[in-house]
Amino acid sequence: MKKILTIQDISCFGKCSLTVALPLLSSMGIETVILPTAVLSTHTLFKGFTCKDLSDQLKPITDHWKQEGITFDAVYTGYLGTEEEIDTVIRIIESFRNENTLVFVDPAMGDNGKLYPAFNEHYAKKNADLCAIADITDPNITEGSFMTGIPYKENYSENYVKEMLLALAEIGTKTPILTGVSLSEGKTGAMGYDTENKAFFNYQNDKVPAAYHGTGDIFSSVLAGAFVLGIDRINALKIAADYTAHTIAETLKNPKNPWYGVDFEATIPALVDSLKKIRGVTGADLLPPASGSAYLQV
Ligand code: PXL
Repeated sequence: MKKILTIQDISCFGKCSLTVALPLLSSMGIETVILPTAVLSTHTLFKGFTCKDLSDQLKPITDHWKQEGITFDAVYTGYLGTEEEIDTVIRIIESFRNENTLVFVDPAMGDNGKLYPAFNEHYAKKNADLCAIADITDPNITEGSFMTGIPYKENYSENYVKEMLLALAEIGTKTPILTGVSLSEGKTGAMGYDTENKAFFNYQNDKVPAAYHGTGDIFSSVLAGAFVLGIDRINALKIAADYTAHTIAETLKNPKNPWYGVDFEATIPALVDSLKKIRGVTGADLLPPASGSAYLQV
């Protein structure tokens, strides 16, 4: 079974960061080790949230793992707290990394042209240092704009997206992927750039007309999981984008329509099904032997 370490906060209520990454990655058949950077009562879009910073725990926890000889196939980082914490996370990645470790960075810090309440422009630039050591990063256009200095645009051309991807590659990421990219009316998806082959790649699906908090974390968790499982980049984008769109559509059917997050729990069986189909088609890695068992072996 593949083993991933994910480093982000726990927002106890609110369906984001670790409370979505852990169940999604586990359901994809990946052993998921968590390193919580802070415990918040809710995510930061609620008023009056509490926050207990756990930065001073990161080194003792990871030192213990080192003593135990624990290793990871991948490290996936999400929402972090401070510039110092980013430095600590960079050191942790460097100490656990070998030539086969996949480093996936979601520089979660903003949306719709603005940074989240806890962050400023210095923090955004610091996140670029973390992206510099990543194999894959998946900022949205807001985050890409804050890291590259390219002004944020709501309406843009394909060339604008390509220019931002090249600027992100310049920062150092091997494969930057911009999320929430709409290349035509009624469509949305993601576009990436593979620096090794100097090739752009892109996946678009139908836009579901609603925006929910935490969907970026859902997309990133599934995308990171798909890459860890060895699924090729187009199918990895497809599985993450389709699952996110399907989950938003299902949430819209909920008469209580929770504003603070999506009903991803209801769509996990669909994720597991699409994963089985894609792995069947691509032959990606490790399908279980045809023993008649329903166990998903990784
Ligand atoms: O979904 C990103 C996220 C994660 N964690 C916390 C947040 C947010 C977005 O606002 O506040 C604490």
